[in-house]
Amino acid sequence: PTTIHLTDYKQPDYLIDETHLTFELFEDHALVHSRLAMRVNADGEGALPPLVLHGQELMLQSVKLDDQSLAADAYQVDENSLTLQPVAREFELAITTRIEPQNNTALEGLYKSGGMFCTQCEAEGFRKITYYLDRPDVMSRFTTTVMAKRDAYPVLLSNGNLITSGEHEGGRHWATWEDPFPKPAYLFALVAGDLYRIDDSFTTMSGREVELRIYVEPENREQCGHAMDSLKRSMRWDEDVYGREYDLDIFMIVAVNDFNMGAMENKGLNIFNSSCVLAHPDTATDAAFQRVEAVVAHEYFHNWSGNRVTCRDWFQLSLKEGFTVFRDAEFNADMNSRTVKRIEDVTFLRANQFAEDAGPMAHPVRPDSFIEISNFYTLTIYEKGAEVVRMLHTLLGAERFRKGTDLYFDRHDGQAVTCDDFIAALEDANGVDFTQFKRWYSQAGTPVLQIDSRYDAATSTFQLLCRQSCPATPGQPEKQPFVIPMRMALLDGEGREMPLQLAGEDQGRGTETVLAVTEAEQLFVFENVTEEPLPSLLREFSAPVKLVYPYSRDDRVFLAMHDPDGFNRWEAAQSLAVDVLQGLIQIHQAGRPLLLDQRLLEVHRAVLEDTALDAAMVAEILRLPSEAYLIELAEVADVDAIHHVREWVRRELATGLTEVMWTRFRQLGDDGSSYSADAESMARRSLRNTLLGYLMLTESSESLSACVQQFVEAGNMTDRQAALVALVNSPHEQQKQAALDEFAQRWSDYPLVMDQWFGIQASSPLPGGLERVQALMSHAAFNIRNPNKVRAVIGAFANQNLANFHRADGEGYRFVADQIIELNRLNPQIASRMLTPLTRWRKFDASRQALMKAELTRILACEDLSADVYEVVSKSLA
Ligand code: HT7
Ligand code: ZN
Repeated sequence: PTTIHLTDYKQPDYLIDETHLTFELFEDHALVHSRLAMRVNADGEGALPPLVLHGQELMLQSVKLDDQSLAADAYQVDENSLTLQPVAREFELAITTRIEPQNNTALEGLYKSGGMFCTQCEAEGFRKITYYLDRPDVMSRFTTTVMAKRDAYPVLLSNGNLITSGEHEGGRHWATWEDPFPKPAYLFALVAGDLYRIDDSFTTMSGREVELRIYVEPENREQCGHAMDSLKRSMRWDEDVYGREYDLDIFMIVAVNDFNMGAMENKGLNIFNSSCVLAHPDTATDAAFQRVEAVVAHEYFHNWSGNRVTCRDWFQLSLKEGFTVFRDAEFNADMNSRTVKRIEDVTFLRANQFAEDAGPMAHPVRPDSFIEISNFYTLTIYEKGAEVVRMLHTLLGAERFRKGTDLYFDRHDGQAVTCDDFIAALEDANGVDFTQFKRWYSQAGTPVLQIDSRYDAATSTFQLLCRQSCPATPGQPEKQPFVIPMRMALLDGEGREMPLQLAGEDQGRGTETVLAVTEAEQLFVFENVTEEPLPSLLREFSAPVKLVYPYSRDDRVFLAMHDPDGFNRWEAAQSLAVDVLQGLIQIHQAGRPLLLDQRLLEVHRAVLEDTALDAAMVAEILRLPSEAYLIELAEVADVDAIHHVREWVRRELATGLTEVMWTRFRQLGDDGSSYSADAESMARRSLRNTLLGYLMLTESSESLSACVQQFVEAGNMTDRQAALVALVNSPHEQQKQAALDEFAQRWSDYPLVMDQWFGIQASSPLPGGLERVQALMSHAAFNIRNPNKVRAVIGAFANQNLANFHRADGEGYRFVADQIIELNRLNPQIASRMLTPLTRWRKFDASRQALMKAELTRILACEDLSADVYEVVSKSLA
């Protein structure tokens, strides 16, 4: 496999002004006829370069240049390309290829999901449909005709607007779609199937009526209301916050069951994993409702950040993905609780993206090289990329950021651009210089921000000494200082924010400010500080860094109780829990008895008794740091000790707070048969179910009967599933089995509900996890060709069931490696994603390291390794 470098970028030799496609779809093959209006991408009269079109796994049927058939010796075909020599500066190229969508298990290009034809072209799937310049900087106007049997495929869709349709003889029909906006091939889409259509409409800010359509399998027609509502709210929000209006007359979403990721923003025809569209209270949890809202918004926002302004090359992927994740996060924060959303995102980032940044696949937000671009749809590109955009927003403020994005969209509408172009627009709109800031795009790794302080009562000054550093990452031994925006306040003995006056500045900074840390070592001196303050640092997690400040446990308790900033209250409680857990892990490793620091228990008690505090916040504070986060924080992670100690602390909290937990649990009440997906109701369910989980740890008959009752009587899937999780993780074998059987029987016709059933069991940390997962793989509802099932069983086992995956005998690793080898043959993208937990081998003890490396080596030795799997395995062993 070859490595592609950003520095090798060259403009395309040819452009495609118009793309006319005709698809003839059959059960055992498809014919794709393309007619491309092309021209050379250079002025003058020089010799014409050869035309090299991308193409993979295609059966070439014919090639015509300006209507003349080319003889086989007039072009060259290899595994990845078709090369020919144009003789005119402008010409029409017509190509017919034959493909087999029904045998496409990689789910890239044109494939079948159940009885439906659909496409996934990002990043490089279009080249599996026809020979083309499959690169994002080649933008073309597409007209697409789809032909298929009418009874099996009554719905024929593609991008843009429907122009004409008609009938053919023999029960076949056709439809022609035209997309007026030039687009790269990765945004092309086609769907043919027997689908039910849900209609709605939206009036844009300029008064245009847009038809909204969601297409699903007929049995799912009742499950689309939330997606449609989310879509309309997203459309309004993008108008209000970014001034961006939808541009076509129709916006379509199609739900498919077999999909490698969450969804795809194809122009005017978004294709979604059904798990990100369907939501009904009986079958979907609150988490699923939130995911639907987030993904619908994310894909919709791409219409501007991605489609109207797209990426020049795939190294710029975060230009659209980081920006769009930032936009969907802000949308969610505006629709729900801003603080809770931030807590959820920071929790996820620190447990997962920080681990990626510290591992063998670490790469900058704008990578320098890759072998397989599909491997770079990473947490760094998406989540860290969003943090980078958030920092720009923090540094500029909302108004100036909007001025910058207005200029970006206006300046680059219809273009394929770079991260530098995005920054330049923000700079030019505001007269600022982000040269140093741009290091966030080019340097990988998570910076450490070490802060020390000194209070001088005699001069009433408080000093903050900030030191930043960043660990080496593959290919980047040395790092230059970043620009780190650090939001902070100083708190007095009552927890009140104090006025901030920086030495050397005329104006005070109010009671909260953002310090720009730009040097490796930098001193900030606050004046007129009348008493020794406690700093509240990195509020809202204003930069994706590891903050180190010598807080005592008492300081953390104080901040957890008194910080006026909600995010930092949670952060203080979290870091107190981390400190307590880390201390206990050491004690456990030394073989000494465990004793819980009562300050943690008292913080939890106070939070539980504070009925004025948002219930979702209470739930977040009660949730202990995850095992994955504790592993990330450890130098050498002792998985068994981490699991044992964390479970022990959960039990201690449950025992010590049983009474107050029951009181709060009962106060919160259940939802009965009424369900609402509003933020307050979700918060109530979240806290109640967190408490149920704790109360089940007391192993009382009272908690068991409350749990069984909730499982049986729940009026929604959130409560039912929470009860099932608690039962599955309990020692009550009989009730557990009865609940699992009842659940499977009742929901056997609902694949997404069965995914939950699989996931709950695959992630249960009780002993015997591997055997349970092996049994699940033989269940009739399991199918290794369906990515959702793979994620629910193999993914849940390897990522969430750390105690079982990391079994000391290495059988957990062996099992996952076996599945990866099988998936490599069927679906390389999914195989590669399943590798992640094995690539983290450096985190563990010598014996586990050897076992994990042995499995990686076994995978590497397999014949016919895909580029996807090869890249991740070889880099992780390097
Ligand atoms: N932009 C979309 C990316 C995507 C994708 C990438 C590789 C393989 C399959 C894929 N499906 C969707 C999704 C998004 O970020 O909006
Ligand atoms: Zn995206």
